[in-house]
Amino acid sequence: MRRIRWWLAAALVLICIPGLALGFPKQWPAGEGGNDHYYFVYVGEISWTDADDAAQTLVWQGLTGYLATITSPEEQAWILENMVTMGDTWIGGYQVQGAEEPDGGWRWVTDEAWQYTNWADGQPDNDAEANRLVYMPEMDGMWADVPADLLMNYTLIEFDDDAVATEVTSFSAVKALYR
Ligand SMILES: [Ca+2]
Ligand SMILES: [Ca+2]
Repeated sequence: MRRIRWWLAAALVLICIPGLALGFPKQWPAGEGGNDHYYFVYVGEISWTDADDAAQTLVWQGLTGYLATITSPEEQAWILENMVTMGDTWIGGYQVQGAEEPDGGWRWVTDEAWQYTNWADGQPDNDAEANRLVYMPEMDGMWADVPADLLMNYTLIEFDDDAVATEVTSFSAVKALYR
């Protein structure tokens, strides 16, 4: 019954959202070297700030959403192989205001340690005060810093049980959240 409800909710999402939700959140199983977190691509023009706000209100399988954090080469590789995006994709990295440029003060929205990085050549360049993070699928997932108010067509959301939701809504509410 629960499964049927999710299918219905997902069908509504697919029909109603302005962009296209590419299927269901997919798990990176611990049995395959993963973290058991789920990942989901939202397709539709959105700024980093709006995407960040909305992601935190999403829940999947009881797990809380947030802009994805890519904290290892393994996580980056799994995402590239399993999450289809065709342009710059928002993830949950940001640079605190006033940090030393070009690469000081970067953090994850979850406060996970900022250790693994995957900057493309010449990045971060702080062009036009860029202080939010995208990965570029056409460049093997390498990263660039871009301004928070740019509109990207792809957002990667991660779900796990360590995050704290500021507000909890059902996953089917994604339509309203990402409008
Ligand atoms: Ca992560
Ligand atoms: Ca840049």
